[in-house]
Amino acid sequence: MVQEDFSRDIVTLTEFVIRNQKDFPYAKGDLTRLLGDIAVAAKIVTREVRKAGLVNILGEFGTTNIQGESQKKLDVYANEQFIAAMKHGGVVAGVASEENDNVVVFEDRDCAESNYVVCIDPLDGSSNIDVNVSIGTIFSVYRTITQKGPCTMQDFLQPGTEQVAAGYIIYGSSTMLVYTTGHGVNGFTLDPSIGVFCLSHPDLKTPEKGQIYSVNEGNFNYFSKDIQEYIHYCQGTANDFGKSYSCRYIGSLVADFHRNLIKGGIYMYPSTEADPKGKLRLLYECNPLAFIVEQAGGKASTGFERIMEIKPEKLHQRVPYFVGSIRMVEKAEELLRHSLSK
Ligand code: P6P
Repeated sequence: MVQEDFSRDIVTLTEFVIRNQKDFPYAKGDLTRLLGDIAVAAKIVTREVRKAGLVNILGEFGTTNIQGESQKKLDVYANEQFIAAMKHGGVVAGVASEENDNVVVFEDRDCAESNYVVCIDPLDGSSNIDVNVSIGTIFSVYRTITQKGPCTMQDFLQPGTEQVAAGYIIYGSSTMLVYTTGHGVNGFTLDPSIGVFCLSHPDLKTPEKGQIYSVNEGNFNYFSKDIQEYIHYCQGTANDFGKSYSCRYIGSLVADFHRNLIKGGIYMYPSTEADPKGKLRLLYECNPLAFIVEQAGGKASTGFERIMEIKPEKLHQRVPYFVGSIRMVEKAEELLRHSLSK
């Protein structure tokens, strides 16, 4: 009797998380549930993003978020979907979102007794929605430190080193979910024909160096001399590549980060005169991507200190951001620190 081979080469996100549950030494099944909830919301957002040009989901919602940024309809929709998914999942006590001025505390009993909080940028790069450019979702998971009752602000203002999981979803030529629990980085691509995230990028590692630099060169005249010097280093022939790097800047952090993670490169959003703390937010943009890039062998800093060691003081706190291939971030740090020693 020939034994039929029922094995298949597809590993789904759920199967992978269950197989690696040991990497998440907290309540059994919590991470599976949490990531599953995020994956469902990601599929719903994918459905709307994929038809954004065809239905009345484009354009302004007529409100602005705490950042003073106009909220586009898909921003608000994505925020609602991710918050609802985590509220109904029952393993999250509350959410800090770029789109909400204050934390969203889930009052029902299951959530109030749950062990995790999530920081999220539900739809980063939303200015690109109307022009069909890749956008993304970024999330960070912490264990609550509040002992009893509903979560509080202190549960969200933990340094990035306390993250128990982090990830992003990129709504690009395909929808991908990339996450880490501190035991490496794995990428899953949504197969729309079966509606399942399938392991496509196991044990992702980022090259130690690359030839791509990502920065908004329109701000060049507002950067410090050291940043201008680093950009000239990228453009010149004295760098480790012997010729100019390529400048690739989509204006969508997740898209730039994901390309650089795979190909090697550095993404920079330094401080400028207008934004002395930079533009990107520590809790739900910089920390989660810092966790991922460090797990993939890269580096994330303000130019002077490790992003994940910063003790947050405010929910929507901004920090200068250098993230990507370790040798490239170190070179930028070297020039920034050198100027300090002058
Ligand atoms: P600028 C989008 O608003 C975002 O937060 C990132 O996704 C992106 O990299 C950056 O801001 C773009 O900012 O000032 O270059 O347009």
